[in-house]
Amino acid sequence: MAQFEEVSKQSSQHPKPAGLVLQYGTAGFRTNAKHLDHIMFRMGLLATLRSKKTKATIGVMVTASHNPEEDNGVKLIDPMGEMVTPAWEGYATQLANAEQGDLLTALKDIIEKESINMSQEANVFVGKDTRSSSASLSQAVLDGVSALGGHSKDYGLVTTPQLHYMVCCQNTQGKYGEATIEGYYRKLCQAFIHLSVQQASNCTDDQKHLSVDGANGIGALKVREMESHLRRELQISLFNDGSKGKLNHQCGADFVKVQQKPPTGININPGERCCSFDGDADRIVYYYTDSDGQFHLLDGDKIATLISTFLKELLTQAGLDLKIAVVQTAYANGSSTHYLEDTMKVIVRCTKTGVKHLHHAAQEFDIGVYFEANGHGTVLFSKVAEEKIQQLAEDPNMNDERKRAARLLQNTINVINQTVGDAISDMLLIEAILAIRGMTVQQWDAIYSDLPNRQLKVKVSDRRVIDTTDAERRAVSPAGLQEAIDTLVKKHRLARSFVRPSGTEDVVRVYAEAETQESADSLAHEVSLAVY
Ligand code: 16G
Ligand code: ZN
Repeated sequence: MAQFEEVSKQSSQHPKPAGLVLQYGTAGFRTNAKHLDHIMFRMGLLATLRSKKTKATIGVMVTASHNPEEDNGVKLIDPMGEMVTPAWEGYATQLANAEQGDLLTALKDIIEKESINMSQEANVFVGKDTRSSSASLSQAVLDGVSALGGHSKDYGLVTTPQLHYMVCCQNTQGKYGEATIEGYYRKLCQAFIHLSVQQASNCTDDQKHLSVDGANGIGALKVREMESHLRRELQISLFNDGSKGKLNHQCGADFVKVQQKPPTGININPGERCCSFDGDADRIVYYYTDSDGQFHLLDGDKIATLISTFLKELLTQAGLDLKIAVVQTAYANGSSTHYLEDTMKVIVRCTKTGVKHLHHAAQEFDIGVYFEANGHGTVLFSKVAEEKIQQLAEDPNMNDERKRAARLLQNTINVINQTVGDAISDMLLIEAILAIRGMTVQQWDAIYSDLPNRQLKVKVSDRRVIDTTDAERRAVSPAGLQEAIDTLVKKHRLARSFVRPSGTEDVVRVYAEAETQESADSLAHEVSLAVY
């Protein structure tokens, strides 16, 4: 077939280095950018097949998120804006690793297994982050799409969540919003402004001010683009905007969370609210320093608590009986889980690490708030929940308090990007909640106190010998490891610890928390010795 001849011809422009093996992991393919050209071309091919199969638009995002500038990566986005389904992650790995001469066989194998109708049209949306390698790598994706006769739309520089949003808008015929960057800003910012006018009357200009660390990446560019839509309801000082510093270098959400200190390149005055995005703006963490210069981090757990408390109060005020849950991972600080379960009385679920697991679990509730401690998360509303909220907001016979709460819920839905965690959308939601409640960052921080904790990585000869269960909270192999961890944990007060093989690096991760920092540190150290 002519189609396959074109694939053959074009793939010779994007040859695979013989013997190179890469795997589609938790966050897609991710490695040094110089190894990725053939992967990108092949992901263009695969996205085209996925589009034919689903009869819908598929997204391909070129980014390596919080990794160093030299790296790059690629992720596929399914029709509703969610991560590509697991079976196709497997195909991605097969296609990526087929040697140059076997590419067509590997391609035809997928077509056959999935009974793909090759005469079906295909549409692929492509986006990229600000890495210097992203331009040529996203061109390789576009080449792959055109080699199989698919149509593509190149969104150029966008955040990862913006591309997820575009794909969802396109496949819902605009019901979720308009599939343009302008449309995205308009929807989110309008909802934010509607929420902000509800703010406590004592909200000062100081409270409308926020310092943002853009990690020298795409998020910074997009915050600049968005600013005019905010009509000074939020006044942003942008740092690490990419004009001087290097992407993710000593800045960004991952740096701040792991190092537990402010990024370089930001002016931070005591008590002032700051936040950091990661390199593709799908993660956010907040922080401030107090008058003693001590640093306070408000991570994904604090964000989930703030949002779920706000939503639960609105549900009560609106008199709506909707089931709300918070989804966390094993990394969630024990204090947050206790607070949510015991004080807030909300359902808490724990899943394996990786956004797709949390997203999936959150879909089981009327309202599912999911956040990883590292700041990646969003809120999902079921169709039923959205309908009930809308009915109430529009009910002419309803009393004012219930209606006001329903309208706040409606605008909250609109400010949220439900397709995936989104630093910009999360930031607007958090800012709106703080304004409405007239709450300072210190008051937010004081909702509960984090247990001191420590994370370590351990290099082992083969991390796959560690197998876990119970959402990665217990090790089932190697034999004896869990018993050893249990014994060590018993030596510390309020302690908890687990180990898991990383899905993105060749290491085993160790997490420990305990009543004091010394105790958490020594427990993490002891457990890491038990892993050897
Ligand atoms: C990926 C995941 C992130 C997770 C991290 C864990 C997505 C989009 N990203 O970056 O959610 O926290 O992996 O990495 O799912 P690890 O397995 O190396 O600890
Ligand atoms: Zn990211």
